[in-house]
Amino acid sequence: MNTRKSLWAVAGMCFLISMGGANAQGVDQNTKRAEDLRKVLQKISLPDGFKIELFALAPGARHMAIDHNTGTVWIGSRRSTVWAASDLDMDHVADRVEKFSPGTKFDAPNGVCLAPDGILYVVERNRVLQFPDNVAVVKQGDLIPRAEESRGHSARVCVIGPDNKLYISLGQPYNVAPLKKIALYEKTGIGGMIRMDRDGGNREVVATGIRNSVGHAFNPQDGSLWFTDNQVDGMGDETPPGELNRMPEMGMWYGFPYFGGGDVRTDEYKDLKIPKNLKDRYVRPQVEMIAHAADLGMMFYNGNMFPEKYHNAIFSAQHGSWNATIPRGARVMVTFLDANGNAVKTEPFAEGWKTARGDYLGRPVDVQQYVDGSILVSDDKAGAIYRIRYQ
Ligand SMILES: [Ca+2]
Ligand SMILES: [Ca+2]
Repeated sequence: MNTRKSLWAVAGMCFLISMGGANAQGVDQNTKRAEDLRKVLQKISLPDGFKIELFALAPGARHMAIDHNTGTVWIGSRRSTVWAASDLDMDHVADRVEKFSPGTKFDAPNGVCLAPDGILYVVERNRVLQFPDNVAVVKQGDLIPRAEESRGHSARVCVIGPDNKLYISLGQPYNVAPLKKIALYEKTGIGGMIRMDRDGGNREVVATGIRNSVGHAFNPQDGSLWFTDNQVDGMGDETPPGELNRMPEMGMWYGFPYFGGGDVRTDEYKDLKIPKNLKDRYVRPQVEMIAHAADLGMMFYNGNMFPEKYHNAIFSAQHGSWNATIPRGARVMVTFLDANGNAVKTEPFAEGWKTARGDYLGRPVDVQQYVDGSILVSDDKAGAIYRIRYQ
C-alpha cells in the first residue's frame, strides 16, 4: 500500500507542478447546474430506504474506476478528457474534479479500469495507456487495424481479470456488420472481447459475435465474466432485446450479426445458415432486456451497505436510445443471481430520468461500487456522477 500511495503521490506532485498550482483545469462544483441536478434527483424513484445524491459534476462522464484506498474516482469520456474526482472532507460528495493528465492528448478515453496494485488503464478508441507512468501498452493504431477505426461504437471498456490480464471490449462499427467483415472480426476481436498481459503482450480474442458491449465485470463469487450488449436498431420499437451475457468459458460466440439480440435473427442474415464453427460455440444471453434501452456499464455488488438481497447482484445502466418512438431506458437495473450464479430476475432499481413527454433528464452510463459500499452512477447527458446509498 505504501508503495502504491507513493506511486500516485509522485504522479500527483508532477500533476500539480504541471498545473502551476492553478485550478483552471477543474470543474466548479458549486454552481446552479449542481442545484438543478439535485432537483432532478428528487424525481428518481428507488426501493425503500435508498437515497440518491449528487456526487460530482463531470462533463461527459462515462465509465468510472474507483481507487478503494484513496477514494479517487477516475471518469472517462467520449471526448478528450479523463476526470479525477476526490472527496477531500470525506462527506461523500466530491470537492475537487480535475482533468487527469492534462498534458495527454486523449482520443475518446471512455474506458478506465484500475488494477489491484493501483495501476490505472485508460482505453481509447485505438490505444491503451497505463498510469501513473503514462506509457502506451498498446500504441496508437494497434488496438484495432487503423482501417477499421470509426466514430460509432468506439467507446471501449476495460477490466482487470482474476488472471491479472487486461480485458477490453471492442464494439464493431455497423448497425449490422456485413458478411465480408466476419473473418476479420473473428481474428481481431472487433465485435467481441480481447485480453492481454498488462504490458500489452499475449493478446488473445476471448469472445466474438458481440455487437457493441460497453460494460463488463467479473463475478467475484465464481470468477465468471459477464457483459452487456446493445443490439440492432431499425427492427421496430420492441425488438430485438438488449442483452446481459455470462461467459461459460473463453472463446465462445454470442450470435451477432446472425442474431440481432436474443433469438431474433437480423433481416440481413435471416436467410443465411449459421456456420457450424460459430453455431457450436453459441451462447444465448442470460437476460433479455427491453429493446433499445442501450444497456451499458455493469458491476457486481459486494459491499456491506445494501441489504442482504443485493449481495452479489448485478447493477447495470440503461442509457436509453434514439431508436424507439417513445424513449425508454435511462435507468439503473438490478439482476439477482441464483446459487449457481445464473440470472433469475431483473428489475428496475433507479428510474425517473425521463419527463412525461419522453425527454431525457439524464442518461446513466456506468455503475461502480464506491468506497463505503454505496454505488456511483455516471450520466453523460447531465455530466454528473450520482451516489446511491442505503439509509
Ligand atoms: Ca466532500
Ligand atoms: Ca447475443
